[in-house]
Amino acid sequence: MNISDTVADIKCMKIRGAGKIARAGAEALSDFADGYEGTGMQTFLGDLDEAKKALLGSRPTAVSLWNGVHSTLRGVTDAKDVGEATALIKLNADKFITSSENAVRVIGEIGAKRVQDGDTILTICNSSAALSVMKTAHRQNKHISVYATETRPWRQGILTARELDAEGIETTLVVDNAVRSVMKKVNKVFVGADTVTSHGSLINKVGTSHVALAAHEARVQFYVCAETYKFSPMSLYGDMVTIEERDPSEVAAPGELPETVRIYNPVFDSTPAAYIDAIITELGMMGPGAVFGVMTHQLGYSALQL
Ligand code: RI2
Repeated sequence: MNISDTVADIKCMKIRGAGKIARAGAEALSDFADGYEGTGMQTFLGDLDEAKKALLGSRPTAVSLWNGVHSTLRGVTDAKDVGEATALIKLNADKFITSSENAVRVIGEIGAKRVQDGDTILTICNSSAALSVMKTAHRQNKHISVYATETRPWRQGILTARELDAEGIETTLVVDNAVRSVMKKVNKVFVGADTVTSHGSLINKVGTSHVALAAHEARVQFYVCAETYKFSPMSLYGDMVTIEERDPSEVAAPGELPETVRIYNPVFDSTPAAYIDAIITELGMMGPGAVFGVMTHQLGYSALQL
């Protein structure tokens, strides 16, 4: 798909989910490279920079998109000509897409080991990584039941309920405000991640911090399912994560409220490391306090790259 269509589909959430938008960004850059007809390297790099900026501006919170784009463009400025540059982009994109899909699978395998037969699980929104855990556990013949929260205003919980039901997993949809009420029936919580910061906090769908708070109070294990391309290099340098605010019409229909009533529609929130029992990644399961070490010693990030 071309850059502008990909940007439009991510912005309107036709393409959504932090992992999926990252893969869509990589694929769009690969298609851009595949279809590029110019031969001047400087013009190519200029056009590529425009494409990169458009993709990165489509959804500001999920660092997965930033990491996917930068992984796809790694080494391109050192290419000797446009041919070498476009070939490298396509290779990088394929590598990122394959490794990111594999990461979701591995997270499912690792996370399923934390699921016991008979567990009741709660999840929020529609996270492919969290769902991978539940689906894997189910395929291992562990009998589980899942509470999926509706996840207003976009109601991604409907997608989760459909997906789990299609797998034959016993699923109950609850409104977001029922989380604390049902938590006493829950054994474990598995959620996804848009961004994990170097100090171990989680940026995820708005309402995740309420789920974590209720789980903490009820002594229910709270697991984050996050591929390491959700880890934020910018947070290592102290940058704050931008919390996307979306159109008010997602909350109340136009005309439903007087013009004088404001609508605030932040679609992510931050969950402190203190409320996270473990982060399940494709590199293994870790405490939130280990994120800095993984970023600097295994992923090669450094604040010195300022
Ligand atoms: P996966 C989603 O955001 C949710 O916040 C979900 O937890 C997160 O992305 C990660 O999803 P949105 O795109 O990468 O629905 O695990 O706003 O699929």
